[in-house]
Amino acid sequence: MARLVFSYKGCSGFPKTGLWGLISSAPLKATRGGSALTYPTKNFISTQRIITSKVACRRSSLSLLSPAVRDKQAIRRLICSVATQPISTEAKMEAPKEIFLKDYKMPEYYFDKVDLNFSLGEEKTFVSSKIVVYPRIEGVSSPLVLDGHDLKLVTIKVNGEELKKEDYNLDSRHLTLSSPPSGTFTLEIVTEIYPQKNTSLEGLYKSSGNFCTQCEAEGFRKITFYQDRPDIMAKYSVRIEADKSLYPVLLSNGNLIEQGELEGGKHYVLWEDPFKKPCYLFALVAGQLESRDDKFVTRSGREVALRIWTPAQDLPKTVHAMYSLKAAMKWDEDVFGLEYDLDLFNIVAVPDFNMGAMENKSLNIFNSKLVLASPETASDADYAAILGVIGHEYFHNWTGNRVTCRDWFQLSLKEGLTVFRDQEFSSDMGSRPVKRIDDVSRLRNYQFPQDAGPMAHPVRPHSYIKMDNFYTVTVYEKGAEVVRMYKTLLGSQGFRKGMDLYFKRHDGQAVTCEEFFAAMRDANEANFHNFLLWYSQAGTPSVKVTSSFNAEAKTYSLKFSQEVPPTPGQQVKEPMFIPVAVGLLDSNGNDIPLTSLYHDGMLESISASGQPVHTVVLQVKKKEEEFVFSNISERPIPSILRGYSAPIRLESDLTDSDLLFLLAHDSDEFNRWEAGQVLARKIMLNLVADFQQSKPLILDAKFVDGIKSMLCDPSLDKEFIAKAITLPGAGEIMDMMEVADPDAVHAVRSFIRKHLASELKAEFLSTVESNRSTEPYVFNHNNMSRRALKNTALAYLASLDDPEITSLALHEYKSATNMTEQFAAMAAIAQNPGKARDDVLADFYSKWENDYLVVNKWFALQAFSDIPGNVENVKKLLNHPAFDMHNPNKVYSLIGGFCGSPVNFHAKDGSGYRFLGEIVVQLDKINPQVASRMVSAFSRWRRYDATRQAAAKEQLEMIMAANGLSENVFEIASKSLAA
Ligand code: B3K
Ligand code: ZN
Repeated sequence: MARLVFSYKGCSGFPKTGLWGLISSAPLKATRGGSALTYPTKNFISTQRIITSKVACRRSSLSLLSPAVRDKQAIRRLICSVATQPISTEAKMEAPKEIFLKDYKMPEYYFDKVDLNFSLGEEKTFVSSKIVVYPRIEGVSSPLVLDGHDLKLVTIKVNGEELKKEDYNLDSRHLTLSSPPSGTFTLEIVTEIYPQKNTSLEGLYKSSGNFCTQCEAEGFRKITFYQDRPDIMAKYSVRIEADKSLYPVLLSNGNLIEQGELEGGKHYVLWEDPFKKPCYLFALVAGQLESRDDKFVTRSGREVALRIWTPAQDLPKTVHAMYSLKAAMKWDEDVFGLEYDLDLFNIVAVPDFNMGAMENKSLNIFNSKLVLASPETASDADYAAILGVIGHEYFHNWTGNRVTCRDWFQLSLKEGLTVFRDQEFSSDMGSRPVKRIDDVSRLRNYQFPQDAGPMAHPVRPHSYIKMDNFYTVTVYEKGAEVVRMYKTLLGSQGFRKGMDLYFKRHDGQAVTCEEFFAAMRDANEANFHNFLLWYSQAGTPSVKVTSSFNAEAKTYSLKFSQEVPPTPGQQVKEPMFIPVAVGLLDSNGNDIPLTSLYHDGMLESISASGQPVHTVVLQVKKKEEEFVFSNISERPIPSILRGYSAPIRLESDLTDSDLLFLLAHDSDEFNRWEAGQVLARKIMLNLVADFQQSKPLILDAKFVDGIKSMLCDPSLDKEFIAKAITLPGAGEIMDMMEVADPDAVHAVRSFIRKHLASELKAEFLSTVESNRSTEPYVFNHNNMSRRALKNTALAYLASLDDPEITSLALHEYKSATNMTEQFAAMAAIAQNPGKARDDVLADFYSKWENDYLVVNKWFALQAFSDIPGNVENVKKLLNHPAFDMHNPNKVYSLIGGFCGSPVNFHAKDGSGYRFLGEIVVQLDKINPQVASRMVSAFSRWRRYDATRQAAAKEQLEMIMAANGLSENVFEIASKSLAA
């Protein structure tokens, strides 16, 4: 469940969590030791070095960029763009610099107490800071380097004395005091900033007339000069003054200490946060907001005031968010013994936000999409996302805020762990198998491709140019799988012991992934051998397993071999520590009790407590390894990697009939679903080959029967059925091909869907009929399951493009009482071009034009369409009055949605790539973080055929040559080209 939440169903080119990237390939290695990549833009050329910069640019562009970029034309464009640029005297910027984990150094100075004072104005805002600074080693004076970006320095004082120009050095990114006092001193700085002009939505900015902040990862430096790094933890007080009528609500972290009136219609507040925190957790909100108020009494009896702030008209839509918050608070107490630590918890929803939400201490700021919901306007998926993300941000209070990261390379320490916690929370609140299926599908559809592409990086990256590019599916989702493996290996109690020790040792500290590992190991006296490789080796391990049964000896052997593929900068890999949960089924489909296991020359008893054991976790640690089960009297069907116990690609010698057997009988519901998916992937890949050879497409009747029996099995959970009858996504299939062929995969997927729809029409129709309900909307598993199954059946039926089905879908659309069913019916109709589609889209817009979140769904549905030539429609929608390139949600819906269409984004005529290329260049000038997420849709361009490769490469080169390119886009585009 994403904190950076924008998923497009089945999307292949656009990642859910946006950006990723790391390479340490030759060109970028040249940046080690402080030398920087030269950047083809005026913004990165200092005034003093105009002439040398031009020369340097020419030289290092040629030497540092990859062969891909060393294409003559591109280089010519690149040089010209520099040479013809007017050089602004303001533009004293440094070139992009790669930062390495191995270069981490402890800070020379720490900050003890930080008092901030904001005077919010319509033109400009003044920020005054007073910081108590002390050296790491008393008596030793070293330069104090403060980060600062887009700031105007007004005054700077040390111990009350104003500094003269010669006492400090100011460049476009830093303010350096060369010899500050060698003992504790106070530093006072006043800066001037312009939040109204800040379209990057990082630092302090305005959203719909209100002020708000986003500081993670490195946005605080856009507010004031500071050591903007997470290992600087200090106690903050924040005074805010502003016009009272425009900004009646003034919020910051911690407790409200004081408030009052000022002259000239102004007012002020004073907030104090008793907990030390890194500056990325600082937050400020000012505006016209109202709150839904509630309270939570912690298990130790502390009464916590809960407030969710939105513009007045949105307040009715915060009921579910408040329910989610209270559920999360209770769950963290019950499952982890973790209580909230202040008397107030605020959540603010803002419409303009780059990601999903932000866990600022006691003042979480959320993208409105992840707070506002009503049955009429939000789908079941929205409700589930709100539950998960409200939980996620709340859980950060312990895993992230109380114990934070030493440096940004450790991001997964808080994000992987907190994603794991939110996954567990959502599982406990709904259906565990269904949640697991969702999470694994997300991993496969988005993280696997990343791990196999030019942006592959370890869960703990080794380097970055722009940290924001590393809030990735690898750090988040694969990071969560790494945490899950500890739990799989140690069991629930062992894992809890590890968590308790982690907090006991590190509360109030900024730590590394090793510290988490050590807490898990020490609390359990476990031998984790090479487990840490999960943090340092990129790439998805491939595991092959072969089985053999010895009837005489009554033994059953599983032989494993593993391989971690090379990734950029990491050609040779070590074997990983892979927990593989295994069960064995007898011929009736029952689990065989497992008694003993022969491994590494030892016979181990499995059932220690005398209880029968049906699943055992094998610890696969070597390149090749064998495990032999004894006392097995018939050839079993193995259920391997139950619950998806490790983030690997598994290849086994299971036959189709074994898979059908597991699909029918496995007691592990995840593996039951998985068996169907393995079968479907095999069938789809075979049909893709047939399609490419112009052979007729024929679907195996056994597969149709398998789907039919799932659909008609009343004993199964309905949401589980919906998942089990859904085909693997196009991205997943393309990921398994040598050369990805979007047209063939799309054709095959459409063929199978239509074939199933026509063969099982009666069953699908009765599924729709029997899953209607006139009851009011309820967000619970039963109702969501019913709706999920009904909507899946309707979508299958609509693929037939049959007028009778269109009327049925239209009836569902008109009679729907909630967004889940209304939208699904519209999406079903919209599969096929024609009047019915046009009419329903127009009707939907006229119904919802005043609800921007619903309008975004309307944009996404059209953008994502596989109707041929849809790029023209998307271009038109760019000019639609409801579209605004400044709002990230709208960009994610329309542009991101488009990138999710295999046929249109990857259109062979290059029209989709050209469209995205132009947009990225425009968008980068407004919001580099969002532009960077969009450009990553190009990152796997080498997976496609030569024609597509050439078209995508041309766009990447065009982007690289654009004037004023941000570091964010530069990093992704250059690494994509370099690999
Ligand atoms: N920690 C934030 C993400 C910040 C992203 C910075 N570009 C949300 C989360 O994961 O909880
Ligand atoms: Zn998070």
